[in-house]
Amino acid sequence: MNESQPTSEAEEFDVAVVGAGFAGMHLLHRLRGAGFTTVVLETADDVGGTWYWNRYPGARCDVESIDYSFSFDPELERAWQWSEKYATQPEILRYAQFVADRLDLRRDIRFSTRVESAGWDETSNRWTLRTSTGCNLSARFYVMATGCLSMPKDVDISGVGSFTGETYWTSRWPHEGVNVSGKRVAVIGTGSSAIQSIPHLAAAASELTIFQRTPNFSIPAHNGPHRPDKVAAFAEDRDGYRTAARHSGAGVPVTPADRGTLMVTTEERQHAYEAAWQRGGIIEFMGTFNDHGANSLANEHLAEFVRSKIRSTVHDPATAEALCPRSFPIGTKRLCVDTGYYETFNRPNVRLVDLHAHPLKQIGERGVELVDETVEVDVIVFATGFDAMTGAIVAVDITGRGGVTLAEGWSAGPRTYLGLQVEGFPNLFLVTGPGSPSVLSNMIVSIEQHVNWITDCLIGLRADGYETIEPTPTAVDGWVQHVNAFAGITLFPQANSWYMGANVPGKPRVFLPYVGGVERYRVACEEVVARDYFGFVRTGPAGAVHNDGVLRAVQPDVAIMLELTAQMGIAPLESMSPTDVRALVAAGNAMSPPGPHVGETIDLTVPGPAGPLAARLHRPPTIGPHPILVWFHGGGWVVGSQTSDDPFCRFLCVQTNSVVISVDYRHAPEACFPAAAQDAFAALCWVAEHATELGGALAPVSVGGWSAGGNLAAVVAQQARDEGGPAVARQLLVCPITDSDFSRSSYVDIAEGFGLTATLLHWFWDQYTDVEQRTDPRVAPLRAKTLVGLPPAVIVTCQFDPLRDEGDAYAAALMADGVHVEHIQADGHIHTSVLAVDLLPTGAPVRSQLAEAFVNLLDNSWTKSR
Ligand code: NA7
Repeated sequence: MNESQPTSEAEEFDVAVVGAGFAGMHLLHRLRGAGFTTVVLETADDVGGTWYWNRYPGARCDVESIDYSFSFDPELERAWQWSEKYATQPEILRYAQFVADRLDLRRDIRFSTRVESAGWDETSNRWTLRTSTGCNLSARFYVMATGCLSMPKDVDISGVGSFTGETYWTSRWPHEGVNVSGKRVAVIGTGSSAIQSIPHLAAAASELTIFQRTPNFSIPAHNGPHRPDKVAAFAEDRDGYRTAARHSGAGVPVTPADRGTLMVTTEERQHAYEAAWQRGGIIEFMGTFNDHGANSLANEHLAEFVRSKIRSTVHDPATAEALCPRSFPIGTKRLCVDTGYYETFNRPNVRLVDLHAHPLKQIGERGVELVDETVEVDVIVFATGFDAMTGAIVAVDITGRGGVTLAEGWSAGPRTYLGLQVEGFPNLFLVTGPGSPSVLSNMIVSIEQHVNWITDCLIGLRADGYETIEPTPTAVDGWVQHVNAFAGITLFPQANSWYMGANVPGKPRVFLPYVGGVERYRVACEEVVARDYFGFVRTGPAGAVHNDGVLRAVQPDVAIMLELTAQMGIAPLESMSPTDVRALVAAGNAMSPPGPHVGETIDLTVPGPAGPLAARLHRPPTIGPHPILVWFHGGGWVVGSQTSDDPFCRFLCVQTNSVVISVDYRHAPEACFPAAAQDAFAALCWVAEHATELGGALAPVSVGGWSAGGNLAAVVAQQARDEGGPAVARQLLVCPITDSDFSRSSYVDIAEGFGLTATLLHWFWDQYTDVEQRTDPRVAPLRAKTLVGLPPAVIVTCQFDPLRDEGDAYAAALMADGVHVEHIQADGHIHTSVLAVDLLPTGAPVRSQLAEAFVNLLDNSWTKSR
């Protein structure tokens, strides 16, 4: 390190980049090409980043070399040949050096230079950097290209300093290598670094003791020559291959599985797992079926397959059992890729110490002290991991607007927009920052995407005369929420992983990368640009442009469902005949999960004005009598039946401990207004009259329904009030149709793209009513003269439902007329979300909330009034 004193004159650059790993190198190349004066600052004395530091024996990338290569320059690609499928660290480092030489990068990289602080100067709109060499630098833009796994985790084991032998960290392995031959060696940790180095250390050491806190899942690398099919695909169409990688889920071109684990027989499953095990590759192995990441049962099948492999490889059954991971779903901690790891435990000089059975007390003078034993060793290797994704960023003292440091801003977890920028830190960019796919993808693909986005952004700012760019708090909040919501529909949060920040004591437990995938993320980044830097504020001499908003407000599982539905290419329902629409909807319903078990289900008929109405009764498993809910299904008065909302009715039955009777009604266009309302009222009257025989006696019956069924429930509640009976205890209106005013903003803004369209709603109205009938409160209950005296209601409206505003309006009108209303506004949801039981995990909290609110209505109003 250069100890020279700081100079007062700051050197000026357009861009200062921290880190000369693959991200910093590519960025330098592109920024230079775009004419920006750029300096790269790097602690090490050469390029390579992660691959400069992680030199432990056996270190390799767990992504195949063909994929883990730059794609931005075909000439560069042709000039380099990887020697094997998974390149070793020395070969990857040579590749980084080759790229640096070929692109003449070193002349703009200051090696052996650590950035100690960086501060935003609000007067000059520039960043001021101070380095370990005493330099002051000034740059308009400041980029942290510091890598995701570059800051070793602090040792959280006491007594390390007292050990008299040698200590090494896999993440900071000496350049000259370490000779362990004939020595007694301890390895602490069993993550990827340990799993790669252990076979090498075992071959050289006289004794090797592995201290394992949590066993990991590992699959064989089957390293060797490249896979011929990969080589052929790449050679045949390089551009196509790279394009497919960019538009894939994880940055490697693989065909996603189209089957769920539980859709096949046990034999087929075993066969598929075995084939994937023999083929290798993390992404392909985890993707043998399409649900390992989200379905616990499916995940457990895969986990058990790997455990069976461990048991059949490791001779000592107790050791094998100790090596079997059980405390987290497979894949929720980074799956390891090894060469001979499990086999190493069959060597006579290797011992596994399970730290759960024999807790580690401290490191002592002579070795590792457990509560019941001291294991004497000559060498201790710490393979204890990294302060991942945020550690290297907050290690630099970065101060943004108003003197706030990044460490303070991120004290409850990182807050970024797209993992690229941070509110309050103008002109600061992160490459593969938290909130981007980063470590859940092939890093090179994600690095290239970020480098291109950042460079293009700077070019755009320059062209348009802006000096600064930063995300708005709303955009950041929205993205953080989206990242968390996406993680929440996967199994990832169940593990104490470095993805969750859970490996570092005191670090907030927040899922750090973006799990939505490379392609979905790329689309989001491109959309931001296409919408004129949506979610950003840009400023320049001509003023500021605020383009505020939330980029991804739709719940992630809802978004996936909409994507899948769009891919099916179904013609608009309104272009079909009612008969065809009914058949299509019935076929879709038949494929839905059935909903929870109930105590009893009975099909019956209820007398209606024009003939019997089919009905289905669900009784809870508890001892009755129970409150009764009469349910009317959705389907625009045209489609559906007493069974079409079955999963939701079962849910209501169990969760509200009610007898739920779903009654069918006549449909349009065969039976138009007011047929459905008449049938619904007749059904209510009959159920009320027969409540005791039906097993309900606790309260007057309640009414409920979804969509057009919600409309009918509201209508019959009014009719019962007006005609003096029957008494109605409560209303449960889920996304109800309440009015025929099509000018409300949800009808316009959410007209299409979210499942139920405004056009389809018009078609439903046309089937059921003539235009002049539409102001009748028996189809537009919001138009009733008064809502005074109606039963208390739970009303659910969804943010992305064209019917949202009229549902909101009905809730407001009821409240204005003194009716007790629990109004649940489901953010990020669409018209069908709430009914999608066991299909949309993010709908579950909404369902729980509505069930609880519905039960409480009875407790609060009816029971009290008795
Ligand atoms: P990892 O995967 O974080 O592994 C670190 C290992 O060290 C893991 O087994 C930890 O157990 C263990 N560890 C950490 N602290 C302790 C203490 N105090 N006592 C005992 N054991 C401890 O880091 P790697 O370097 O192996 O791999 C990082 C990534 O690099 C990897 O995922 C690939 O993407 C490449 P724990 O699981 O916390 O119980």
